[in-house]
Amino acid sequence: MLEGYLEIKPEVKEALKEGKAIVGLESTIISHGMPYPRNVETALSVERIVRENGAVPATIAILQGKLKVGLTKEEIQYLGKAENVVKTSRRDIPFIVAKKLDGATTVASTMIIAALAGVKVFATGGIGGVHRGAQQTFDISADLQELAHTNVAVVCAGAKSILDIGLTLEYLETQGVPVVGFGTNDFPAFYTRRSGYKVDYRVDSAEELAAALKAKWDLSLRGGIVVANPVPEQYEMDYNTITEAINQAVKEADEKGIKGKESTPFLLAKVKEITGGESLESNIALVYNNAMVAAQLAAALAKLEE
Ligand code: PSU
Ligand code: MN
Repeated sequence: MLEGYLEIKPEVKEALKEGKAIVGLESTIISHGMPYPRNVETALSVERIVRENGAVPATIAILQGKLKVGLTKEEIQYLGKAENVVKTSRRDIPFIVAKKLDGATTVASTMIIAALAGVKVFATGGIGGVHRGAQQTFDISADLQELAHTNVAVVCAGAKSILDIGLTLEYLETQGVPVVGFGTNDFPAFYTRRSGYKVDYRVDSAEELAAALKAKWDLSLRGGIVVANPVPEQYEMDYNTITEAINQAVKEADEKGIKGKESTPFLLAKVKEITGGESLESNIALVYNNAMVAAQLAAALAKLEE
């Protein structure tokens, strides 16, 4: 049934067949999350870090309507430069496929495609969530529903405070999605190691995390898990600087009436503009750190399933 839709890179296919560790990687972060050429450099370095930590990288995107699991270097370069790549979440997938367009996948759609291929671990920067003011706007990322239903572990650096982090955690609790701190009791806020909120559980090793994941899925407790891995200390941003930048970005989005799928890319671009290069450096560092932890988790999970 998936034939004709799904295209798995030979290296990834081989790893799947042999039960080797694989890490899925999203592509909206390449097309809409970082400027060229740093986006391409980062995506390629992330793949290298995954390999160095014992797993096979599989960057996920939709190219000319095909769901791709694993991209070549040339395909990553193309995605990083092309201007007509559509930000693709769950509801966009059928149309990007039918129209044979290029789509960069969000956390939600990367999870969907990873699960179709049998990839269980995925690394990104930050997840989408409940936006500030969602009481009025209803702006809640489809990422959260996907985490509720799709069996993929998502390693991230928490959520940016462009979101209402408290409401995002409440939503995840209602949907039964575990939020786990990797070496921390604090839920990180992307650029900073703390958000003022705690995680449900703390784990201190990839093995401990793999055991919990295996138990979850063995028991048919469907859905994902948020692995919150804080930005390394030396790349953490100053709390006041980033808070002011985000407040200004949220205010501008509000004044301009930005909504729907434009909301998150607008806020990300604004924050970057206001903080200059500083936020980009911290963004890149935390993605590398997530790729490393995801690879270790995928390796530990593969070992448990031998
Ligand atoms: N948050 C970030 N960086 C990102 C995104 C979110 O800090 O790049 C991207 C991810 O692809 C995420 C998507 O899945 O934005 C969420 O968009 P929306 O809020 O429209 O669901
Ligand atoms: Mn939204």
